[in-house]
Amino acid sequence: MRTQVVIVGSGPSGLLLGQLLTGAGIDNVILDRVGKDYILGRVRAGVLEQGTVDLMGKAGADARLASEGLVHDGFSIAFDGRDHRIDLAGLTGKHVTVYGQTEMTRDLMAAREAAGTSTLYEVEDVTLHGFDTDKPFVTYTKHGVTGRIDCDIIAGCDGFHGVSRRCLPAGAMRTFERAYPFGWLGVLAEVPPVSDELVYASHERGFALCSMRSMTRSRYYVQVPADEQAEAWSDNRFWDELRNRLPRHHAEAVTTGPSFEKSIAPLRSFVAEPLRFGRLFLVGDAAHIVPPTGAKGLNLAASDVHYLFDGLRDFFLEKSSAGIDAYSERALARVWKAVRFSWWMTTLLHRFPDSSDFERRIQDAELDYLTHSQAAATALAENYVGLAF
Ligand code: FAS
Ligand code: PHB
Repeated sequence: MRTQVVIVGSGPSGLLLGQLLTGAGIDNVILDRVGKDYILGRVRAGVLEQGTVDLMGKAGADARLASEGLVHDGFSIAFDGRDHRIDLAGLTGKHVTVYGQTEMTRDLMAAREAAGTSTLYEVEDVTLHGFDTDKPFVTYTKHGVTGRIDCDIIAGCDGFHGVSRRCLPAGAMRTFERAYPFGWLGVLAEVPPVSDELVYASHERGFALCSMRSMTRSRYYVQVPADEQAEAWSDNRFWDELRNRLPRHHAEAVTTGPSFEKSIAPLRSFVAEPLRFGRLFLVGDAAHIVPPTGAKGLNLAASDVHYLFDGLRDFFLEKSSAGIDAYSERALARVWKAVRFSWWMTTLLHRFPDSSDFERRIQDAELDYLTHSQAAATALAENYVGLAF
């Protein structure tokens, strides 16, 4: 088989890039090691920046997002028993849209199928070859039969645990990492959310987040130790702990119910540099990971796709390599600002088991400054709605 771009990974990065390439008449094939249902069974992000929403429109996959996405003009930070609203619209003139990554992925898969573009699911042993030449190719096995796809470009959209970074020669890449001593235990339940906007709670027992997927489906998180097991948490234990970390007026308003998804996500900050190796380009979680506190992970995948698609369109249609030559530097400039913001918001709102009294006072001072200074709130708001692409 031959195509112009092989995309490894059928998550948001790969699907969004595939749709944009198809729309520009650039042939592409997506490979994934798991099936559609497994991908759609993963519960992840919930907040989209406007740049991500705009790209879904450009990809021709935004009809449901436009009708079901919830526009949010602000969110609250709760501490010391009180709420402090961050007025995103008032401070930046922008908003975010609450729409689950699962639904975004579903929409992109449907758009890809409607376009009749090829996706090979449940393939094994994906291996990248010759990306340091102008004739790269990818091999894989399916049902014991080896396949080969010759191409011009390989996009590594295969997430943190993918194969793309592993195919690189030793010393080709630098990595920067911070692991946090806690994770997020998240649940999904068919219950109305506690508030019509998100509530980020900082409490001496730990961080909690009240989010949603719709006005009838809630997504809640509590900070747990890094080695915690989801099986150790009954629904009742989760609801009690969530309410213990919220101000009374929210705790009393929580509607409990049976969870239908319960999982723990580890928190880490990770960046690989550079993002380009000859004809191989790293995109999204294959290149970087952020703690979900700032709702940046999925949105960074979208901005990577924006930069790479611009470069590939010029490479194939204008015969110019300027865009792909600039991809790594352009993408990393935005990545690092989002990595900083996600680290800052995580450090601000979570309880670190080994934090000193001094560090706790700094957290208190930061929250006091944030909730009494328009300049401080504006800085948070402009990062949360998303910096310009
Ligand atoms: P993905 O990991 O989504 O997709 C990669 C794809 O590559 C997968 O389908 C995988 O099967 C495939 N793949 C991997 N190895 C392969 C191989 N060898 N061969 C073929 N295919 C291969 N972000 C937020 O903004 N907010 C959140 O609340 C949030 N919560 C998260 C919770 C968890 C548990 C995780 C892991 C991430 C979370 N994120 C969150 C970040 C998440 O949303 C990512 O940013 C987003 O999934 C990135 O999309 P992709 O880059 O497409 O990577
Ligand atoms: C979510 O709804 O899953 C969500 C929302 C905001 C975040 C992280 C996760 O910062």
